[in-house]
Amino acid sequence: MVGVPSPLVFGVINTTPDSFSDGGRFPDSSMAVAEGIRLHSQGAHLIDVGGESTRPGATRISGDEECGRVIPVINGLVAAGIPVSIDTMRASTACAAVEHGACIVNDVSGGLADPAMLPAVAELGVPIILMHWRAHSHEMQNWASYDDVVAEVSTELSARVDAALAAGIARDRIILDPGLGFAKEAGHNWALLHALPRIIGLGFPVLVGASRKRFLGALLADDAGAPREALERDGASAVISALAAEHGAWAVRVHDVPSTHDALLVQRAWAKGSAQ
Ligand code: PMM
Repeated sequence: MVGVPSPLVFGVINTTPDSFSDGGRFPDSSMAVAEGIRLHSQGAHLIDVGGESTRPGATRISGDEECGRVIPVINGLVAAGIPVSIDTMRASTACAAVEHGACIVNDVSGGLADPAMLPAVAELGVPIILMHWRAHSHEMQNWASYDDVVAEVSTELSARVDAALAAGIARDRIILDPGLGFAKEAGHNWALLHALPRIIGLGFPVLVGASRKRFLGALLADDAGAPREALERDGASAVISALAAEHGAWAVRVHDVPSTHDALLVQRAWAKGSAQ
């Protein structure tokens, strides 16, 4: 993955009725396609399309329902010439999405939820994002217990790398993600962000997905302790994107592209000592 802009910006399109910050926004696929085209025009390099909510407590849907949600959106975006990643834990959905033009598989379970996923991706020959994950959403917060979160996430990600390689996925098609908010309390997320260079030190490109997550709502809570609303976390999300870029992230996954774009321009100009 040489020669790509750094970091890449993945714009999020959730075609779900219940995702935490943008669920239910797109009652039909043409609206989701229009939003993806808008995010791309604002500077997103890829659009990450998901059809199954992973918010804490979410229950699962069927593969058919997931495909019914994402495939029309992927078709519309691919027809518009926009690169798409498919956010799924199911091999069948990943295969259908790639058949319809998706170019990256984003598996928040790192291949753990569906034993068919890693062999399928090896066969498809596309890159895969392996996120750190411990359990499905309805129970993941029961697993948010660590002695040393950075060491344990690193070890568990390395195990997913080994599984991906053993399944036949090429080393240069593996991307890692610390999985902020997935079986993590706020303190775990901050420890992982602080240690981003150690995660990058595992030797793979790293995607950071912090956008609008609950730990930002908690950080930005008002004086009475009420968390900041999800839609009002974009300033903090943009700062995370800039800091992630500064520390070597390969990509950021965000809901609000304009604020991310501006933050990354500032970071680049600062890093170079020049706006050119
Ligand atoms: N977070 C969500 C969904 N998919 N994929 C990756 N690779 N990394 C993430 O952190 C991630 C993800 C949940 O957030 P959303 O509901 O806003 O999509």
